[in-house]
Amino acid sequence: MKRTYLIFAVFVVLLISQVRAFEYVDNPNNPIFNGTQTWDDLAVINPTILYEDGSYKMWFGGRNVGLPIQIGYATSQDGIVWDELSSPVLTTGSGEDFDAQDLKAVWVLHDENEYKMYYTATNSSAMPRLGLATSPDGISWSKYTQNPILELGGPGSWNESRSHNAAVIKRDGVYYLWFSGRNDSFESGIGLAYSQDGVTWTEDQQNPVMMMDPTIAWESVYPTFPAVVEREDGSFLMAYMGFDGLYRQIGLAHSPDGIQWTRYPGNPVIVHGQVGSWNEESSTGPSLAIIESGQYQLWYTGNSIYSVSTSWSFGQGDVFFDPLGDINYDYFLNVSDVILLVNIILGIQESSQYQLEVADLNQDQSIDVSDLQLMVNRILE
Ligand SMILES: [Ca+2]
Ligand SMILES: [Ca+2]
Repeated sequence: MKRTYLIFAVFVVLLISQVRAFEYVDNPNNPIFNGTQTWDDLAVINPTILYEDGSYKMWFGGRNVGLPIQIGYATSQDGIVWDELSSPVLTTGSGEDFDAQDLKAVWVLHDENEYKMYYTATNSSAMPRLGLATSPDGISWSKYTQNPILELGGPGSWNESRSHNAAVIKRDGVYYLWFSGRNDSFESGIGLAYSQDGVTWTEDQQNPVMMMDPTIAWESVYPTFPAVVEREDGSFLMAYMGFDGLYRQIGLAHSPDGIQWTRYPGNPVIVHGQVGSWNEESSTGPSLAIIESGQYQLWYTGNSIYSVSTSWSFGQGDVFFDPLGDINYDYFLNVSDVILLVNIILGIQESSQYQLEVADLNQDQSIDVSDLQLMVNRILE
């Protein structure tokens, strides 16, 4: 009888206990980047960063008094100290061009021999849409002549007044584009579109794939600025900004397929700063890069108080994942992983190579009850 109670007690504790599988560490020296050139001295916004061959490339929006927002380029050896070009690399169009007024959020994909830039732009209609530019080196860009590549949705659609703020990934020859949309009732969400060439897009039938949720206080007004990376196991991690009407902050969500998204329950991960700080009002416009397995860097835009300062700059931080045991890859080690591990041991569960690696808690190249013991101990610690 006593033994039954004990097993029951352990089971209950196991049900309610969990260990977090990641940590975010904000750089104490933030902000790490301010525009220093004549064209972007006032504000820099929405960086997109590529980490390749051991160094960093960044594209971002910037402006100065009397100038529209344009796109700049900077490079870095550590993601923290940046060397900026003196002139913007992409500027606004003219006349009735879809990008005649402003260029805003950018996303850059290194696609074999060229860079593809997906950028948000407005003209006098002030309805943001997405355009494409391509470049052999990331510096010299040519705008696609048929821009915009993603239009507003039709009347009554979820994105009838906004189609903007792109994140693009290429996987197995297919391009995935996540973007923000809004209807005429100010309801916002994040949609997904697919392409075979990175130019012509078909929206997912289920759009929006991540809708605003007024019951989640920190992002109750709208979520936007998706930044997506494909993780080590082929799933997707999204950093995004949520606005509650006063503050802009950054949260995470994950998805096995890019369609079904689960928000991290501890959101927001990057909060707005203390009174008087550089990001007192906003932490927004995130970018994510995988540096090595389990170690990511994150950049974001911050500003103090919008009504008194138009100065915007960039912060940086590190995300460390400790995925051992987190078989379902949801940032926590808990009872759902225990159930998965039991199923793997019993041969009931089909698993990816990555799942088998993180299920082997004692790293002895086999998955058995000793890994289960370790997992339970770790959860109960
Ligand atoms: Ca888990
Ligand atoms: Ca093992």
